[in-house]
Amino acid sequence: MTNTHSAICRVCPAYCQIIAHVDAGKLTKVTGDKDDPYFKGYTCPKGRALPEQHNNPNRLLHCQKRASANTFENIGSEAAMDEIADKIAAIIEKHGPRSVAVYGGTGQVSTPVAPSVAVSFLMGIGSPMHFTSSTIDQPGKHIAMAAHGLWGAGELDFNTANSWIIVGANPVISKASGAPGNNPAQRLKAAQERGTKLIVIDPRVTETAKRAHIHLQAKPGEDPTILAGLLNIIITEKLYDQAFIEEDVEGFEALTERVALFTPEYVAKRAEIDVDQLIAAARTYASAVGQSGRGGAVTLGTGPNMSLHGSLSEYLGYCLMSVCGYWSRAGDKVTKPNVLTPAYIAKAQARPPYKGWDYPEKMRVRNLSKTASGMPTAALADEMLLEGEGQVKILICLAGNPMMAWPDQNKTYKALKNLELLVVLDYHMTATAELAHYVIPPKLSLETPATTQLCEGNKHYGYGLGFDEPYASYAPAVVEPPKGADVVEEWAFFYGLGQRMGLNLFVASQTGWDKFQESSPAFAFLDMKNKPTTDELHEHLTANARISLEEVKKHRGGKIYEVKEIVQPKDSAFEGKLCIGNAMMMQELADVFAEPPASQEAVNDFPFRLVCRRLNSVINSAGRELKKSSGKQYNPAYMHPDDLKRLGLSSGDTVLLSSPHSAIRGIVEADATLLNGIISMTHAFGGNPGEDDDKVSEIGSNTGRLVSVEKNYDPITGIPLMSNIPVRVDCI
Ligand SMILES: Nc1nc2c(c(=O)[nH]1)N[C@H]1C(S)=C(S)[C@@H](COP(=O)(O)OP(=O)(O)OC[C@H]3O[C@@H](n4cnc5c(=O)[nH]c(N)nc54)[C@H](O)[C@@H]3O)O[C@H]1N2
Ligand SMILES: Nc1nc2c(c(=O)[nH]1)N[C@H]1C(S)=C(S)[C@@H](COP(=O)(O)OP(=O)(O)OC[C@H]3O[C@@H](n4cnc5c(=O)[nH]c(N)nc54)[C@H](O)[C@@H]3O)O[C@H]1N2
Ligand code: SF4
Ligand SMILES: [Mo]
Repeated sequence: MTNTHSAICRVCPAYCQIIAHVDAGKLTKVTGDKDDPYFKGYTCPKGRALPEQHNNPNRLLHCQKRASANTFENIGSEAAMDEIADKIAAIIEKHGPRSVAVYGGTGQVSTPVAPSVAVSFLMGIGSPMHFTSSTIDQPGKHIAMAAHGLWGAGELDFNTANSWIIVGANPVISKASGAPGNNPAQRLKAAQERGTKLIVIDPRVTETAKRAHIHLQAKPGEDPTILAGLLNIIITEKLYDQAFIEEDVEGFEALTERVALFTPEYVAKRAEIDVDQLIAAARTYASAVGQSGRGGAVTLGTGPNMSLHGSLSEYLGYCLMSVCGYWSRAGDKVTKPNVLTPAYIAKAQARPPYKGWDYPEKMRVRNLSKTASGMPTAALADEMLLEGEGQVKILICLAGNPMMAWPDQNKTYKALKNLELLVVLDYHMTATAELAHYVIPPKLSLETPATTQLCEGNKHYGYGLGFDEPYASYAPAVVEPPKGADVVEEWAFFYGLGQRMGLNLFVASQTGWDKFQESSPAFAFLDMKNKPTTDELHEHLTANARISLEEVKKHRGGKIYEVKEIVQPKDSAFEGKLCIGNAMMMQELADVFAEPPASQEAVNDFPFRLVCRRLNSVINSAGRELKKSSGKQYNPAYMHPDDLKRLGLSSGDTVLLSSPHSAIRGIVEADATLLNGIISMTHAFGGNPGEDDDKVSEIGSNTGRLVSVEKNYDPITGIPLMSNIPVRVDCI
């Protein structure tokens, strides 16, 4: 007999409410929850593939210990933790705590309790070496927020927006940036029908750009130029919100002077777009100035963040919103009130800029430091390779896949092989797991309880993210791990190490999502003798919630709560302002103006630009192992049909793609939605170095191999050029 249970899909940060069909203890099907008031039955292929992920014959059900260069053997989880704890203690004794690093990847969204316990473990041993995928994703978001400041009343509502700019993001596929993640295709269609004027800047006519009122199909890497151009037009034509600027913004003169360089003609020529479209985009965006609650956001995705100047692009996005006064005002409804995070008083006033970079914790290479985005992951491989005091000797990889995802795959390979201990927490043998000393398989998401707190908190990661209704849900575990499995929840692994190493671990009630918080996080120390349950950890994480977890648990499935919060006026005598003239950003903008447009490499040697993209059936490297859901098993190198013709190529041909740094094979495929000269290809495919050349049609190839971490990188966050990569195409 089939039982159905409401559950939360945690394959990606959208956190859709789903129905899990369970037959004799086995997950057999996932469907959308039509009764859910927020998701209304929406799912995507990745969510519907959860049964295949949970029941996959290749899923690891026992911890693996390396037995020889190419083989692993089963080891009991307690024995594995004994051995790992001993090894860590011995290495700390010899090399100090900085030799131990934890890297948390995208899979952490499936296991939201784990990061807090992992951080507490590192603090317990005294290591500052906590890295995440955030710094090889969109670190510019955190830098820009710090340089600009935040708005204490939060953002405007997608549902009432007059206009909305999406720069290098494709929410229809990614469900992660640019527009609300609950059925983004439908949300964008509805917005279009409502009259919201969507402006998209992307070198491809993406599924999102198809909904655009204006699509600026610009050359990649020109986002700072285009955004500065939009600002220049809005300022020159006096379309801005003068009253808001006078009251709440500083730096207008500095910005005005700097963006004046970016005349419409200059921008149009440089970005290869139509000048009239550029001007129309500026006028359209600013057309709601002065109409309370009707403006809209500028949201940026991985495209601009990976094409250098990501922080500057994000910053100019904030400048556009602030110049237009597109922030919630006193008397407006609060767009995204907290539910499973603590209540706060939304006030129509600035949270002035704060320190966002140059934190005390230094890397030993490239003069990089920790920033508001975290430790620079692009430099972690160097930290493993560079001998001397502080060298990283141990990496615990929590739900990440460095061999597929980190920039410069060849360097990552060398670095991981150089480690004294590599522990990978993953549910299958990934390219990174193949190099590990131990692989610790976890329970999978529907085998553990969950809340929607993580998705709610995503609004602090970037504008346009998280739920745009006061929505919350709790779901218990709906299935048990397969019979005979010896799997360890990720948090329980760190707890197990903590027990063995005599640490006092804790969870904090908010894990960095408390930017708008008045209250400080509550630290709950864990009972290190009697193991807590995952539910108890969720209780700690939601300790200060506006709507208690107890209350949320009373409702089966998700619910939109009656939280009617109104933005309060500015405190009298408050003088803090948002900053749109940050000196470092203004200097970088001048540098952009000074650099030749195709700056990175000689155009003749590398005439194409390889840009990032996402595929609907996988999330980075995860899901590739699932046959049913994956469509193609490789990552095509999409190119414009004219380019293929010019090179004498047809769809399906194998080519060599060379960057100034390295080369990979690729299988070309015609895609007329692309600009000429662009290759659009997703990352996190292929195998370890040497493994994919002959198997490119089976497993694809790894675009990260084309990236250098030492040339063309952001000097603050360390993120290298990972999109807009100069490449050459050779027939083979
Ligand atoms: N060239 C290039 N490089 C890129 C990008 C790009 O666009 N171009 N994108 C970058 C971005 S945005 C990111 S976020 C990073 C991603 O970097 P990573 O997060 O390191 O890479 P993923 O492939 O997402 O790895 C996630 C891993 O988590 C595992 N996993 C999934 N669910 C669970 C779970 O419940 N428990 C555990 N323990 N593991 C689980 C998956 O099997 C997978 O191996 O890559 C970056 N690298
Ligand atoms: N289905 C699916 N969903 C995912 C993921 C996945 O792998 N698959 N990954 C998840 C992760 S880790 C992340 S970070 C998010 C990312 O979410 P998004 O940021 O929305 O990622 P993409 O869909 O790759 O969209 C990036 C867009 O930028 C464009 N682009 C590339 N270079 C440039 C440039 O220089 N300038 C401009 N203006 N555009 C450029 C590309 O053509 C592409 O359309 O998605 C998440 N969701
Ligand atoms: S969008 Fe994300 S959360 Fe929703 S069903 Fe797909 S993978 Fe799951
Ligand atoms: Mo990402």
